[in-house]
Order: sequence, then C-alpha cells, then structure tokens
Amino acid sequence: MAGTQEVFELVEKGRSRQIAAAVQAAVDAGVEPSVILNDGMIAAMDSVGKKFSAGEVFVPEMLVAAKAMKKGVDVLKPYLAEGEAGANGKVIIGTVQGDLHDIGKNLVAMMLESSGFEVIDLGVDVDKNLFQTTLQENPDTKIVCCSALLTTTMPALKETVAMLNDQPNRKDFSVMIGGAPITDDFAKDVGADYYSPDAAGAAQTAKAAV
Ligand code: B12
Repeated sequence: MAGTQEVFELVEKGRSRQIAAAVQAAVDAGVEPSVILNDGMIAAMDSVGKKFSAGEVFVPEMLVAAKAMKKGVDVLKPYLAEGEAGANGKVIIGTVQGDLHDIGKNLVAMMLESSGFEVIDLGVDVDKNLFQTTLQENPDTKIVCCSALLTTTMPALKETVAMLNDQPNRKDFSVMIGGAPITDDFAKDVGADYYSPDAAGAAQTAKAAV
C-alpha cells in the first residue's frame, strides 16, 4: 500500500522528521498497524542491513534509520497495544553484553507489555550479572528474555542462559531468546525454553508459557 511504501522509504533514508506524520497518515488511511510495522519499518531495516553488508551504506546510515524507526514505532505503539497492564506477570528483558542493538528488543518489550506483562527492561549491553541480580530482586519473574543481534554476541547469550539455568529457582521462570542470528536449534543447544523469530510470536509464546 502507498502509505507503507512511504514509511519504508523514510525509514530506509533515516528521515526522522517526516516519519511520524507518514506513519500517522498510513494509520489514518486504514493500513493495518502490523503491516506498517512489518512491511514498512522492519523491511526497511532489512534493506539497510543488506546495503551495509554490500558496502553501500555504513554505520551512520544504520544509526539514522534506527532513529527514524524508533520515532515511527512511537506513533504506532498505541495502535498495537491491547490487554490489561501487568496482569500476566513480570518479564525481564535485555540485549546481551557487547550488543547495542535494541529495536527488536524494544518491539518484543512493547508487544509483551501490550499482552499484559509487566516488563523490566534492562536496556542494551547487559552483563549477565545484571540479569542475575534483577532476577534475585524480582523472584516473581515469569520469563527472562534475552536478545542478541550479532554472531559475535551469541557466546554472551549462551553464557547468560547458562547462568540463568544455574539459578536455584530455575523452575519458577522460563527463558526465551531471540534476535536475527538466533535459531530454534541454537535455543535448544544452549538450554533456553523458548525462541521466537519475531515480536508478535514472542508475545504469543509468552502468553502460552504462563
Ligand atoms: C540498526 C542497526 C544497527 C544500529 C543499532 C541501533 C539500535 N538502537 O538498535 C547500529 C548503528 C548501532 C549498529 C551497529 C552495529 N552493527 Co548493526 N545493524 C542494524 C540493522 C540495520 C537493523 C537491526 C534492526 O533494528 N532490525 C529491525 C528489528 C525489528 O529486527 P530485529 O532486531 O532482528 O528484531 C526482531 C527479531 O530478531 C526478534 N527479536 C529480537 N530480539 C528478540 C528477543 C527475544 C527474546 C525474542 C523472542 C525475539 C527477538 O523480534 C524482533 C521484532 O520482530 C541490522 C540489519 C538487520 N537486518 O538486522 C544490522 C546488523 C545486525 N548489524 C551488524 C553489524 C556488523 C554491526 C556492527 C558490528 C557494525 C560496525 N562495524 O560497527 C555494529 C555493532 C555494535 C554493537 N556492539 O552492537 C550486522 C551483524 C552481522 C552479524 N551476523 O553479526 C547486521 C546484520 C548488518 C549486516 N547485514 O551486516 N547496527
């Protein structure tokens, strides 16, 4: 749809000042929020990633695209939200140590929140000890979610899951992992309970897990 294409182009080009109005216009034109998110914004980030791999764009372009996407998601958030806040229990989420990518993690957090979870977001570059102390301070946590976007931070994800699996109260919470390089097989190998390839799936899996 035309509105979605415009959102795609504005995110791809990192046009932060125009993106909010374009997302709102697409919503007003009746485009499904999930279509604006997936076919507009996430597809644009994929395109930027491919161009980065091909050496056609560099880190600054990825950064401005990320900024534009964040502004777009802010507009979309109320339209994606549903459910009663906090009713399903507590979730801890963070991007693992050494990894600064947070757009996917933020989307997962947003979908979990809108599915009725109370989300404790530890941000990016999260040391496994911070996951541990947060879990100890919140023994009623239902799910710990870890994100990794780089092949080079998959070992940190593995170590974080190993630490979680060593916790004395391990049976009281589930571990869910995700991020572009993560697969179901990797999740099984490292001993995580759940994996989802996207934010909507993460929320569905989380609801089924509690
Ligand atoms: C934007 C971006 C950046 C931005 C991040 C800004 C930010 N605030 O997040 C900046 C510029 C900082 C950046 C830096 C780097 N980046 Co970068 N970046 C990207 C890019 C273009 C988009 C990522 C993104 O936001 N995607 C959109 C979101 C919505 O998708 P997502 O993150 O995959 O999340 C979805 C799923 O994975 C899942 N999910 C995510 N987390 C979780 C967690 C759970 C629990 C679950 C269930 C699901 C889940 O749900 C999400 C929503 O559906 C990707 C390319 C790509 N296609 O992914 C490269 C990419 C990830 N980056 C890459 C690289 C190489 C780097 C740098 C090393 C570059 C450099 N030389 O400095 C640095 C590393 C910095 C660091 N230490 O982290 C490579 C990684 C290659 C690899 N295999 O490891 C990619 C793939 C680009 C490429 N094609 O080469 N990057």
